[in-house]
Amino acid sequence: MSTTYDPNTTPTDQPYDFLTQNDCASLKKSIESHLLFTLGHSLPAAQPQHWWIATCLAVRDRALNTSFKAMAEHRRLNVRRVHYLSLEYLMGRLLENNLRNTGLYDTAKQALGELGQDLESIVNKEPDMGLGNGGLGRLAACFLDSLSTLDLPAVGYGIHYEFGLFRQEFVNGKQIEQPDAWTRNGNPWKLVRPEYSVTVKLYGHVTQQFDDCGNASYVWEDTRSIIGLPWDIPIIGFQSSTVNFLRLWESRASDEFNLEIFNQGAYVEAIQEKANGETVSKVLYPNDATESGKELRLVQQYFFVSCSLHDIIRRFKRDNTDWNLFPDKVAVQLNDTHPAVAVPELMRLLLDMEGLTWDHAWGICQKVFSYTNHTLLPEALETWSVPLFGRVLPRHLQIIFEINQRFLENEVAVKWPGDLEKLQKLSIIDDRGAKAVRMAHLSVVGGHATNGVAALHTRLLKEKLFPEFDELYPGKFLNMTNGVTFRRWLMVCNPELTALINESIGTDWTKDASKLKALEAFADNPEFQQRYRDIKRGHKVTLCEIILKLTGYEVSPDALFDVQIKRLHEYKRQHLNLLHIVTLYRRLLQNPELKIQPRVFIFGAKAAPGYFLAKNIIHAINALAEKVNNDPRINNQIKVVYLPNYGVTLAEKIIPASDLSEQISTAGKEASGTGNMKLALNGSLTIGTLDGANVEIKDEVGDENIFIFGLTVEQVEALYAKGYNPYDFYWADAELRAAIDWLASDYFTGNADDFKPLRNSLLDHGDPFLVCADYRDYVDTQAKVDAAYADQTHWTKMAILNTARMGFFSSDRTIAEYAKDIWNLPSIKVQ
Ligand code: B1N
Repeated sequence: MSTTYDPNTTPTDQPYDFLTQNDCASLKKSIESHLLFTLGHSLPAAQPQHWWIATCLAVRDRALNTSFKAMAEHRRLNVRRVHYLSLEYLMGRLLENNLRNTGLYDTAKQALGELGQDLESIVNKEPDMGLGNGGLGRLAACFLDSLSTLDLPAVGYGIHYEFGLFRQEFVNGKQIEQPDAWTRNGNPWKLVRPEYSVTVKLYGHVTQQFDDCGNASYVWEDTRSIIGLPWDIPIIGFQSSTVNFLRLWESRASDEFNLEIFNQGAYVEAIQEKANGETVSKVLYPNDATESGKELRLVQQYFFVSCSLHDIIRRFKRDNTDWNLFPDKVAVQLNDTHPAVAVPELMRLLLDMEGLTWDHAWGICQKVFSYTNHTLLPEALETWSVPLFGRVLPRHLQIIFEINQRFLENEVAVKWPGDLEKLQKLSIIDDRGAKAVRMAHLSVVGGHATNGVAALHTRLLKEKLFPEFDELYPGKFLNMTNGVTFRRWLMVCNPELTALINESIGTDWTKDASKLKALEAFADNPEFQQRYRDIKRGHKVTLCEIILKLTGYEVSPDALFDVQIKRLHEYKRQHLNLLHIVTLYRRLLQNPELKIQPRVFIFGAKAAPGYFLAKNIIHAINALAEKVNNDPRINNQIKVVYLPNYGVTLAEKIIPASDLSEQISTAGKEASGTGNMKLALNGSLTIGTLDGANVEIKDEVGDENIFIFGLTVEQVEALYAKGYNPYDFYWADAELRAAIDWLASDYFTGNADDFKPLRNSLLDHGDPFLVCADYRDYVDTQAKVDAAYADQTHWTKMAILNTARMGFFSSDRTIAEYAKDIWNLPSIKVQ
């Protein structure tokens, strides 16, 4: 075909057909041409790695083509956009998801087949994009998927970490961490955009200046600069016309900054200095729900926030001139307090750069920002020491002090005149000891909405953490129960079940997850049950192969697969699970006649590198696995496996193969959980406490289709209040006593000291997460699980009802609620 180039048409009208068309021949040509002319490989010489890149690029071309149309339409309509600010995005692999979302999966399979390649093995070449710790980062990734799917104009902003979350290995059962250089061999999804680079200032000091009329202004000088270089990743929705972008900032040293040293002739030192600016985006902090107040972490937060706000303002100014319109065009969601420095940064930009008055700027800020709280754990609520903050961001500290002063004077003191306690309790600056900035207070005050992530969590947020704020700002606190994308967590990870569902109830549910309810009608259908079970078994067989490969342990797909996958933390109580296994092991040894449903206990969890007790628990589980799995006396009735390096891709293999989902946190501690939703969706029954979203899962699936145990939030509180002594439970329960003592003997590793730290935390250090208190109910409830699993017909019915009733937990529902109740964001369908 030959067409002359017409510069007046959009790129899509140009003769790039084979790059944009979705038929097999075009896709094939597109992949081939990338292999040849982008990567420079002849077909015979290309390795699977190269086929992966070429296939991704072919998909990316099509995504960009869609994005041109969407962007043009967004610009033409001067639309409102939401900007999601998150320090973490746990994206996992993108190729298969993008192929399924665009409907290109089968075509790509055929095209590659004709080229002598196998799509499945190519898909497996992709390294995980693991730029997050756990639930918070994965939630951000699910939200991006839903934003594009619902045709909502959105930009995700984050950091282009050179190293994502560490790779976990075990040496003698102990965790060691290895760097995760996810982008070392290039990454075909990301596009660099040097033309949108931003310069960010830090450190220095502030001076006051006066103009001829005596008006004061503040000048931030002697600063250091870092350049933010944006990388864009297209976010392809499911059967939608919108491709949004995730924009990740990489830090680069600015040349300007080095000029002085260069002028002194210190060329090599200047280049050395350059390296410092580039460490900012080097590595993701591997903490989940505990912070350590490190300067580099604050610099990371400010760096990406400042880059993002500059970018937002650049885009606004391109199409608007009136600052009053800013809140109509821009919504900014703060994913926890990690980006909360956005509040003083936007104030600074509006005051010092744009010349707005305080009241004008503050009014804008409060309309633009909203904040999601993800934790009630006091140790995880971010604060920054005032001296540190003032050194890194002196102008911002000034602004925070002024925000605080006005807030205390005009709002708190007006509402509660003369009440010093209220002033102290609500102040953004904690001045009871060493002064600290309370980032959560700043986020509540600086925005128009604060939300929790599950109904129970939001209630506790309002009643326990922020009761005065709730009184001061009625209606500001909202609940947005988390959700997960059913594309990745059902359609991609479980295509077999997806096909069965489609065949039974049609495909309407893929766009409206509540329609999954129609599956209820099949819960008792023997033929459907058999197929549902066969699909589960198929996934278990696959997981058995993975387990063998990763751990060397052989396990049976006919056993009950009991799964706990999440970050390792005391509040999540992997050690409660551990004590149950020790108890079962002991029962089997003491009573050789005992018959139980064979079980495989499967763990996946990374511990923060500096979290000693979490690492001790990992060691204990691995040591237990070694003993149990090699003990001929128990006749293979139980097996224990700890899969190393748990992450998104491993989750996609474990979740469809799971029978039982462990959601056993101490009530009141887990804000929501999202793994609980993914597992239940794939027909894994929950054993759980009334914590986080478990409460709502129970409401949806029904009491008879879930195993609830343990103390409630109120009972936990009452127990702490009356004075909790774990020894009361230890002495009262012979099995608990035996389990703890046996674990701390030399039986498991030959060294009786190995698990003393774990024993001490459970007893002498007071068992802060009430493991001993919940042990008996947990073990007894596990016995009910055992009995229930013996009746496979009934178990399958419960599993089907779980799948059928999980529609509420689609992130499409969550995002639709944010769009309606917080962002006031209409969806824009593009032709
Ligand atoms: O956020 C998830 C929830 O489902 C989980 O219950 C909650 O624990 C998790 C500091 C965090 N809360 N806080 C964090 C992550 C990284 C970090 O550096 C805190 N993660 C959660 C999604 O709502």
